[in-house]
Amino acid sequence: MVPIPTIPTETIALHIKSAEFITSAAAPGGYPPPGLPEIAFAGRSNVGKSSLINVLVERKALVRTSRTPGRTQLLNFFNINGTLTLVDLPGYGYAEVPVAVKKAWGPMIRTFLEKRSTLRAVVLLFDIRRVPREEDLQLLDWLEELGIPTIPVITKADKVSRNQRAAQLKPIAEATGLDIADFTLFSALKREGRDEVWERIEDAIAAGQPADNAAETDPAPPPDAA
Ligand SMILES: Nc1nc2c(ncn2[C@@H]2O[C@H](COP(=O)(O)OP(=O)(O)O)[C@@H](O)[C@H]2O)c(=O)[nH]1
Ligand SMILES: [Mg+2]
Repeated sequence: MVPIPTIPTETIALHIKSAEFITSAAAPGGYPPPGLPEIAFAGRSNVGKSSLINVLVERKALVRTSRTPGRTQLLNFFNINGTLTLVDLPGYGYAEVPVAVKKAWGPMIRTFLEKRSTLRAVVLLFDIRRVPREEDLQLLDWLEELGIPTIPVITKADKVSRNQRAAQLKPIAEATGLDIADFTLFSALKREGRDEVWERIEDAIAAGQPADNAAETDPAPPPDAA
């Protein structure tokens, strides 16, 4: 008998069978019940977040790309293959957003990062032509403080020539304190970097998974005799 071929675990996410919108929420009461491992996407308005997610899940418009940035002020949850949740976080930094909306952004994101137990990593996007600003650095600080694995991605790589790339990356690396090598270069237009982003997402999920036998081999220490 011919054996049924099996898909190696590490490439399952590359085979997108289904991608479905679950819900939008502003606060924990509206999040879907925790269950599946979750990866969130964050970045300045217009950085290319929706485009990145659409390329990852091979859908033209699962997530709406926008000509009026700054309007999405909710967290949007998507179920991928029934095995993974992607969360599109509200963008920031768009000048024409009302002050009240701007003020709500910080607590909304911070609360999600603090409370969401199933969150495995945040993909943080930077436009190759822009120097990171206050909100980008604030977000990086929170991720470090909370110990949330961060996957830095440079978007719109097609907007500069290959030999301009290093020069464009230098100020971004300097402002964030990250190494140039930490960034994955991505282009939604060319689909460049798609597989690398998926690999990093899968690594983060694998790293966050407790070992199957963790409870047996690593029992909780007895309480201190005090
Ligand atoms: N050339 C180029 N344009 C892009 C790329 N990614 C996004 N864009 C464009 O940038 C604009 C904002 O993209 P969108 O995904 O809506 O950004 P978001 O606000 O971060 O979700 C749109 O006009 C996109 O077509 C890319 O990789 N290359
Ligand atoms: Mg968007």
